[in-house]
Amino acid sequence: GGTMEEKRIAAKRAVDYVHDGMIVGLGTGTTAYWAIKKLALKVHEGLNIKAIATSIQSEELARKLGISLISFSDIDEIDITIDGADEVDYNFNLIKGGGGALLREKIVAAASKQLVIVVDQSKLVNRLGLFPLPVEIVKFGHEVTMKNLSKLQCKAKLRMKNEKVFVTDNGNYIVDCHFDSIENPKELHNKINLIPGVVDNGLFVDMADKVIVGYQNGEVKELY
Ligand code: DER
Repeated sequence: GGTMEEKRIAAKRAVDYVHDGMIVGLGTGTTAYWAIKKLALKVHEGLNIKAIATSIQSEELARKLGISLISFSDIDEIDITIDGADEVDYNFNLIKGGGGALLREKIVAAASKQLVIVVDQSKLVNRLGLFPLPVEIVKFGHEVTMKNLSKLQCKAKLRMKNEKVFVTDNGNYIVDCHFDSIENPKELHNKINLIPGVVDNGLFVDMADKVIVGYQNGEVKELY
């Protein structure tokens, strides 16, 4: 992964797109962390926003920093979501889910008018799939679900954390699927989501509206 500085400058640039009165989706992960920190700073300088978080972790961080939170019962559309990614290809398709938050991230991203992805340069790839694709599955029958996932030519591994099976904010499991490479993200996304027991997967196809990259030399580029 990239340096903290690369993440921080990308996140800082993304926050420039947040304006007074907006509903903001808060991403999850170490790059999104810097965006939440920068947003909190602007809130303390008078920026008036309400936020929806993509994980309990980001919710707690936002609350601690004094960002006011709302839920989907209060609104039905988000103006802008700022989130990270594990991989970005040249069609701006993403692999997300490294932090295990892909389900809420995809729900929030899909409800957002604008999805701004912030990454350090190490996330840019020619083709998706070097990073194992996270898939959220339900616990019941997970052994069969994993067998069906591996039939898609991947090595399916149940994600562990502290020697226990990792459980998401939604009470589900994550399977990390190691593909050789992903030729057609859209096709694979649809195939995976048809498997009984699969909740969603970390392929975000045709969802990013902007990709902001932080580079070692302090440069920030908006690829899109
Ligand atoms: O889990 C996620 O989807 C995160 O956004 C991840 O993709 C990026 O995390 P990072 O910013 O800590 O690398």
